[in-house]
Amino acid sequence: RIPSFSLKLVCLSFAFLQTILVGDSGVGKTSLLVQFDQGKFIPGSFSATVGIGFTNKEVTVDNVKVKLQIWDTAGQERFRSVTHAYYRDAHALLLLYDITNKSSFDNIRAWLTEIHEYAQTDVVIMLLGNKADMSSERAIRRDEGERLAREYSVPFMETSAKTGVNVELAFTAVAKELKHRAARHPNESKFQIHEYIESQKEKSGCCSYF
Ligand SMILES: Nc1nc2c(ncn2[C@@H]2O[C@H](COP(=O)(O)OP(=O)(O)OP(=O)(O)O)[C@@H](O)[C@H]2O)c(=O)[nH]1
Ligand SMILES: [Mg+2]
Repeated sequence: RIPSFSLKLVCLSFAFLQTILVGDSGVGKTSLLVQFDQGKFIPGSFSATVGIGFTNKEVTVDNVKVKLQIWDTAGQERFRSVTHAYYRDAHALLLLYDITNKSSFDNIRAWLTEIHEYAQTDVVIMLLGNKADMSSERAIRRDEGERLAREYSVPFMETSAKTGVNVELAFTAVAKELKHRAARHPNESKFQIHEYIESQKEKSGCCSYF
């Protein structure tokens, strides 16, 4: 008899895990996805995403290939109803704010309320404070992000779509969490996403990004 957890693993290697990027317009969702997918940052004028689009990306976690289908949503209010329809199918949700933009941080609570309304209750949520490279224009301290994340019991890290800091980690941590959930044997200990992130996070020694 095939143990059910290995069946789930087989399914995992065929199915896409739906991950969705949300947050105010301009926080860097598209840039984060481009950095993760292509390893580059395209500076210049900001062009807001219209509607919604996706990128497929395969990541290897613990020797298992996990396919992520990453949905990049438009942060602008007028597209909100389009985005809501996609929450329901999401396995994971990356919620971004911009560390140089206070209102994008203040809106996180409203985003979380929406997420709890439209997404599945077991969706994996991660809070990301993006644009960590812009330390001279920082409006939100790192510990404010940490405190908010703790309040909602979600993992948190600061990222930079420009320098790439923690970008890969954000996606692989999510993939790892989803993979562990699917593959977990009843007696196996739970994967600790918080601990994993803490051990892997890049904390810059030189430039006090964090
Ligand atoms: N310095 C810096 N700039 C960034 C970073 N991420 C994004 N930007 C810039 O911020 C602006 C907005 O980035 P986008 O990725 O288009 O933002 P978005 O969240 O996709 O916005 P919407 O599509 O409207 O929801 C662009 O000019 C980017 O170049 C970052 O990590 N560092
Ligand atoms: Mg965008």
